[in-house]
Amino acid sequence: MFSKLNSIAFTALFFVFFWTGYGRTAQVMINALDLNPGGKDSGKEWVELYNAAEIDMDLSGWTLETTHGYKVIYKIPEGVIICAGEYWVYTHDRQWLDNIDEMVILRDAQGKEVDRTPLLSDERNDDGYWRRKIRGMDTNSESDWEFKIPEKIFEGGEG
Ligand SMILES: [Ca+2]
Ligand SMILES: [Ca+2]
Ligand SMILES: [Ca+2]
Repeated sequence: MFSKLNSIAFTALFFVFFWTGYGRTAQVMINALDLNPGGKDSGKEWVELYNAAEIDMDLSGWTLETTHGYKVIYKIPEGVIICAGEYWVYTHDRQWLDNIDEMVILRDAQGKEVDRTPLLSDERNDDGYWRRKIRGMDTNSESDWEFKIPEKIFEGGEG
């Protein structure tokens, strides 16, 4: 009887450690990105990260990796900290996000994958961009994402 209870306790402990460990790596995520900003894309395409953890996270040596066409791996410099509940936006100095079927992967300093976007396309040559529908909501599903159309389109009407 005692050993059975013991093994239940160990199983429970294992799950507590597993879930807190898992949660910790999953709590910085790609939150939004514009594959196709208005006009020429070079130097204007951006990716926004969000830290959903309750602790500040050190992003030194983490990477953002594009996967379509001309691929870029950007290494986040030493000393970049993303505070709990805060955002960090990176705009590359040249073209790096393709407008069609792009996917961006975020890895930690050990190269372990932390997050990836779905395959995304942005054929609107304007401020419209992809973002998570609910901040911090990451179910590893395409349904987490929506395309945000800029407000001015609604005001002025289409065309
Ligand atoms: Ca563009
Ligand atoms: Ca756009
Ligand atoms: Ca682009």
